[in-house]
Amino acid sequence: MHNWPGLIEAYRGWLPVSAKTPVITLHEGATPLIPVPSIAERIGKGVRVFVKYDGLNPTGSFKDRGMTMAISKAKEAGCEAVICASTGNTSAAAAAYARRGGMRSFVLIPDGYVAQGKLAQALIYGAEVLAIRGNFDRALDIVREAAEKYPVTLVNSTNPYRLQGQKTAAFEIVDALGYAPDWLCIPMGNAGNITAYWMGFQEYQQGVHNHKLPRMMGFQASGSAPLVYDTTVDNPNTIATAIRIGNPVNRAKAIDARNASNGAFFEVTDAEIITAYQFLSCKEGIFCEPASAASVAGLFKRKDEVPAGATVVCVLTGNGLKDPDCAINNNDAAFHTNLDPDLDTVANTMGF
Ligand code: AN7
Repeated sequence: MHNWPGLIEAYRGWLPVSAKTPVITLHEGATPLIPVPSIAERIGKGVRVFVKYDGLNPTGSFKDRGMTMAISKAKEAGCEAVICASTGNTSAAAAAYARRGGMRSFVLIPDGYVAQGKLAQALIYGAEVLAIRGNFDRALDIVREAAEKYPVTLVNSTNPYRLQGQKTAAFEIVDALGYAPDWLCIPMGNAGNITAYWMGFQEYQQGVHNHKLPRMMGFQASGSAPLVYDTTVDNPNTIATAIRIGNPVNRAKAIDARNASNGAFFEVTDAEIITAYQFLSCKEGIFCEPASAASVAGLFKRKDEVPAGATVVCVLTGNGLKDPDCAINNNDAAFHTNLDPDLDTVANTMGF
C-alpha cells in the first residue's frame, strides 16, 4: 500500500505553497468515503448515501486539513506562536500542528463547553489553554484583536490558508466517486467548512474535472442557528458544542455558497441530532461526534426533497471519541453493572 504523504503533497498544484514552504504534516486527509446503506434505505427512491468520515484525521477532525496549511504557511513566514478561539477541535489541531512545527500555541475556549476528548488533546499536545467566562464568539473577538496587537498568528478560519487546506475534502470526494454528489450535507458553525467545500468543488470542476456541482445543504442546531434565521444568536445552546456558535465569521461566504449552488440551510433539533448519532453508531458502526451527526439528521429531515436516484454525501466532521460524555449519556445499550464474577451470573444476564 502506498504511503499517503498528506494533503499538501497530494494536492500541491491546487494549493498556495511553493518549494520554500516547510510542510508541517501529520499525513492528514485521504479519509474514507463510506457507503451507509441503512441510511440510504430510510431515504428510499434508489438514493445512494455516503459519509465522508473526516473524524479519521490525525487529531480526529476535519480541522487537520486546514491546520496543515495554516501552520506550514505560518512557519514559512517565520512565526513562532499561533492563537485561536475554539469550541474544541480547532484547538486540538492547532496544538498538534504547532508543536510539530516547533511553535507555541495559545487557545481560547469557552469555559465548561468543550468536550472532554478535545480538552485532553489541547492539554497533552502542549497548548497554552485559556478558558474564558464567555462563549466562542467572544473568544474569537479577543483572539482577532490579540493577533493584531501581539506577535501571534491567527489560525481560525479567517486565516485564508485554513480554507485552502479544507477544500481538499471536496477533491477527495470527486476522486472517490468520479463525480460530485447531488447533495452535500454538512454541519455549520463558523461556516468555514461549507465555504471550503464549495471552493473545492468549483475549482476541481474548472480544472481537470467536468462534474456537476452539488447543492450545498448546511445544517445548524436549533439553539444555535444564526444562518438559518439570518440573525445572530447571543446565547447559542446545543448538545453539539462544536457548533455552539452564534455569529459565524464566514457568514457571507456561506450564503454565497448556498445561493450559487441552489442549496439551503435548515435547523435540526438536539433530539434529531442524537437520533442520527445513535443511528450511525448502531446501524452503520460509525461513531461521530454530535455536531457531525447534524448532517445526517438534516438529510433525514429533508428526505422528501432528495431527488430519486441522487447521490448524497454527508460530512462527518469529527470523531465520536471527542465527546465520550455524550455517548455515555445518550445510548440504549444493555449495560449491566455490579455483577457477581461467576459464569452462572454472566450467562443468566445474557439470557442463556
Ligand atoms: C466537529 O473547533 O469552530 O462551520 O472551534 O468541530 O467550519 O465552523 C469547530 C467547528 C462542524 C463546524 N463539526 O465547522 C472549533 C470549531 C465539527 C466542528 C464544525 C466544527 P465550521
